[in-house]
Amino acid sequence: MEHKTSTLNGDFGLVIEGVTRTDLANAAFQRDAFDLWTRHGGLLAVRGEDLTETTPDELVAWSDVFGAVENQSLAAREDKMVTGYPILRIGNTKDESGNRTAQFAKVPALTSDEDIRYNPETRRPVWHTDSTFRDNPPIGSVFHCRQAPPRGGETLFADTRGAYARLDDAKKSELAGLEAVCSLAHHDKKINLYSPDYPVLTPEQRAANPPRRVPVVLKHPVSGELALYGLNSSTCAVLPKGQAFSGDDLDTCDLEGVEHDSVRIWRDMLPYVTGPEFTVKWCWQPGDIVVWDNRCTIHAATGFDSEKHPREMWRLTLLDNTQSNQAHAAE
Ligand SMILES: O=C(O)CCC(=O)C(=O)O
Ligand SMILES: [Fe+2]
Repeated sequence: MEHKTSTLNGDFGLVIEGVTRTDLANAAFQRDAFDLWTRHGGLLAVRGEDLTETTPDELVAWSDVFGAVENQSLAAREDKMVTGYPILRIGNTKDESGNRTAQFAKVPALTSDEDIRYNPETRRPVWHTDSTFRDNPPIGSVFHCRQAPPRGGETLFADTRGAYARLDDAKKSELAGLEAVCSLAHHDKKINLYSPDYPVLTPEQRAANPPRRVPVVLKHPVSGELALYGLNSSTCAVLPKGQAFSGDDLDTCDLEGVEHDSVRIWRDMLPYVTGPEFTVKWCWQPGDIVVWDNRCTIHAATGFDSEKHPREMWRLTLLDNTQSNQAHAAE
């Protein structure tokens, strides 16, 4: 079948339609897809009726085109993995005994497209880059839809490369000297504040997972383009490169889950970055496979009527395939 290709918002994001499982395994198709992914800001979707039958092996092979599939055993989440594969189920599905078979987080549904833009008062949607607190943060993810609700449950993407490019020179140079301090302890404490069952790190775990620093302006290793980077719930401070962040400041952030005032420089940009000029709302159909690049996009989940409808997504994590596929700290 002929493929139909359409961009999603300006040059950001691309969907290829009429894709089959045979295409996914075709070397020329894979090369083109990688190239299109890079040229369209790190957001590529493939869609096709045949893709509802995609097997775990086929999905892993397709994911390998874009990065090294993370193979770490996620022991704590084994009941939420596709058995024998590095594929995490995300959604609201349960087994016959009512146990969750997918990782579920309830978030508000969009009431209109106005809700896509980050609202500083509600701090929603929770726009983020995945896992920047890790040693070698994942470069991206592959997300495959198995079951979709009739409405809601869309995934939102924003083009942090396009947003950076349109900043004025003064802002660009101010940001170039900054790095984000990302802490797992801070991340977990923040969640614990509104969800008290969520465990916080023990002192030993905290020592084993020190904060990591990532640049606020990241140069993409393949495209060479610059993009805004490093904001998520683990971001506890944004500081001049190399400036220390420790002692009482770090303790307050980690133990009390309070963001340092300096994070505002990034958060204040979020309504701009997540405005209509730079965003895509991806409405899932079963079979869809989307690959996103954490180095030049941010994303956010949206809610749906989870009492009435199933949503089941399969998620793989991509590591830099120029580095070894080593074990990482827990997410
Ligand atoms: O469920 C979604 O739409 C997105 C979830 C997400 O943020 C992720 O898998 O990293
Ligand atoms: Fe995410």
